[in-house]
Amino acid sequence: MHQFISRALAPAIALLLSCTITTVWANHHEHESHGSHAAHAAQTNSMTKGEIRRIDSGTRKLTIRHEAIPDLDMAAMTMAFRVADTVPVDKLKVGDKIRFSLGKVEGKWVVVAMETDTSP
Ligand SMILES: [Cu+2]
Repeated sequence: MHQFISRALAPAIALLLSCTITTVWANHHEHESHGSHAAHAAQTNSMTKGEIRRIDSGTRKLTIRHEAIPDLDMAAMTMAFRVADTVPVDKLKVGDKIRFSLGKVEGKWVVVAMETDTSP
């Protein structure tokens, strides 16, 4: 009798197990794609056009009037950004037209790349 039950249950258990494995895999997969999505969100993909409105070289903060940033769901506005240590700010002047990209550093968006905008 015991034998019979286990034999009858075996396919059900096998199904249950494969089901669990599929679920674990699906969760893992979802988690992974979520992770890459978060990584994607940690850096803007395109350069944003902006104009320097204020330079605070002491705190390495720039106030930039920037165009909309679709990656960040951000409308065009004037706002202050911290600038990564790798980006030089000493040659900048108020009124300079720039293109920049942002990266998330310690939970805050900072300017991680910048170039002067030569397009008209
Ligand atoms: Cu903004």
